[in-house]
Amino acid sequence: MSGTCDMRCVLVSKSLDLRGYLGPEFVHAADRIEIVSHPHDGPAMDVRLAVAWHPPDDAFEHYPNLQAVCSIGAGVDNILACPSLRPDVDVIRVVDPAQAQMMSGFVAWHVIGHQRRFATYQAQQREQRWKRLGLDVRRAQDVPVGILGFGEIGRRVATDLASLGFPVMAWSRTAKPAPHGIRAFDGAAGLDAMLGQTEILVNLLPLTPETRGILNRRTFGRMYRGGYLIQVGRGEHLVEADLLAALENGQLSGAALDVFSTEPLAPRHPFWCHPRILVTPHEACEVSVAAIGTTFRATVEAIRAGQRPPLTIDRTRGY
Ligand code: NDP
Ligand code: OXD
Repeated sequence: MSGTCDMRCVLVSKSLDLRGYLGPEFVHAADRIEIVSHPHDGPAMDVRLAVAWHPPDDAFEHYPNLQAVCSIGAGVDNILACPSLRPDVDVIRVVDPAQAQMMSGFVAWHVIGHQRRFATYQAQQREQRWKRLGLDVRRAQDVPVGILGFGEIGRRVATDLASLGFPVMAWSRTAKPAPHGIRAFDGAAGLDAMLGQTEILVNLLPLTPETRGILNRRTFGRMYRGGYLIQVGRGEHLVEADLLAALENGQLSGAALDVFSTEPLAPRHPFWCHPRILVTPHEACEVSVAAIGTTFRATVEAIRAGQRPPLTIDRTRGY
């Protein structure tokens, strides 16, 4: 390690060139930190910090003095799933209000698309057919939206949809006070109560053992018939066969899917060509490199001061 540096940070990803992604500004702005890429040939003892996204299974075995791993996104499931991550290592997420705003726009587009039946107009245009939908055009206030997850992003999505006039409900693990115009639900009974009043379901949960597979036949069956799914959490939340069945039997009228259990989505996957599924490539929103940098600097400062980094997630909860 060079004389002016007191810490080494390793960049670890099997899916992304993190050095290129974060850019020279991030690397050079790291005050008194040497940034190296995994696999790292030099002495591994000085590596106390990692920035990671989908790390290889054995990645963290190489760094016995690792104290903290920073995600480059809001979700940390890909880091927690790494078998070589020791239980005592802190995992740090990013909170980026601009990311939440971007997600909110993405969700609103799909919500309004379902409410205003944009798919019907697109089909009519292909046939050069001028047909007004008349009384079939519904007001926002008649289309209730249920949001799974009432955290940093879910709260922003809920508030913005409420301001557009939709009746908004949001579900969390622990009871939450809800801002004006939003109804809050929690726990298993709260989920059933919310689903029973939901036409559009937005998934904004973290992936944990409790939430894996939550978008399933039972969940869809409790929603209004002809409902719509906006899936922007993680692919493993969804039981794919149950979605296809719900679309087939009319329980759901459509779905917007941004995340998949295997990414990129496999060629010839039935979702690609399904007439009522809209696929986007995990791009509902992005954390900015500036926000990653802010979190990183706060993490370094905390480690230097012998404190817990501010955005450390709770490893027992999994988010
Ligand atoms: P937060 O951690 O801020 O919020 C998570 C919310 O989910 C909280 O309200 C939490 O409840 C709730 N929750 C967690 N577990 C349960 C459970 N078992 N039952 C009920 N509620 C539960 O996360 P963010 O809002 O920042 O992000 C949410 C997720 O969105 C990310 O983890 C990621 O999976 C996904 N995401 C997807 C992106 C994309 O591009 N598609 C981009 C960014 C994020 P409580 O409030 O009680 O803790
Ligand atoms: C995130 C994501 O977790 O982009 O931030 O999925």
